[in-house]
Amino acid sequence: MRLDVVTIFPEYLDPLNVSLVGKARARGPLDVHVHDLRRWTHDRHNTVDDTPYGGGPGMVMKTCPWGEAIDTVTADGYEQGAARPALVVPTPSGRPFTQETAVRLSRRPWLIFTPARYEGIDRRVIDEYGTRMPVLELSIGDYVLAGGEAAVLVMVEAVARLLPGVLGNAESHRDDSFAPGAMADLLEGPVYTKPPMWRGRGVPEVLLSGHHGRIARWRRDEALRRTAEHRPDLVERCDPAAFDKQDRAT
Ligand code: 6GU
Repeated sequence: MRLDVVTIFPEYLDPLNVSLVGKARARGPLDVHVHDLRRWTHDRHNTVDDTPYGGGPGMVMKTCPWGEAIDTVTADGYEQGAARPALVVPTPSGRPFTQETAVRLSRRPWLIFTPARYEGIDRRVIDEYGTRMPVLELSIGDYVLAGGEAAVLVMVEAVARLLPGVLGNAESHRDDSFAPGAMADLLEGPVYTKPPMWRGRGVPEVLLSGHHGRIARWRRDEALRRTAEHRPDLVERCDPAAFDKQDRAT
């Protein structure tokens, strides 16, 4: 998968060299290109923003640098053999970025991220590229960040770990909170490892029993308990028939 990120703070994306995403880059499944938007400015001050038409507070990012940037980045990508780019525009006014979004993005060959500072990008940029490629305006949650760069880090990490060969153990995202299946829409319950006793605290007996059916049932019940406590909205959405089916199987 090819990723391009155009930003006025390229160094904000340095964490993409670390940990899982860094390894995915080094090993090959991820090809990441970070670009400085100011490369596509032509005035002495490298201006990327201006005052909003209609007045109001804050600044709006200008059409021209973004247009040249996205044109150049797409041309370079095509030249290097990439195909079917999609534009991902991080914005608090976007559709929610969820695990389902991450799965859909992970199946795309090429994503171009355009994190904005200030009050966002002149609308005409999004409208223009919407005629040439899929454009996804995405928000990572109901709060406002100073810019989209941190949101890009979040989305890239969520997507990268779904790419084939990136996670050591392919099973490790099967039981993730929000992974599809019988535990769909449940949060993961507690986990334990050695030693069996720590500061007088033991490990739930069932986990030491070796009884896989009982362990699966216990984990499911703990997941339900945790979800009810932290995310009652998710309990509403889950399907009791899926649990009954799982219970009959164990
Ligand atoms: Cl994607 N960008 C900004 N600036 N703030 C956000 C966001 C994105 N998602 C939630 N808040």
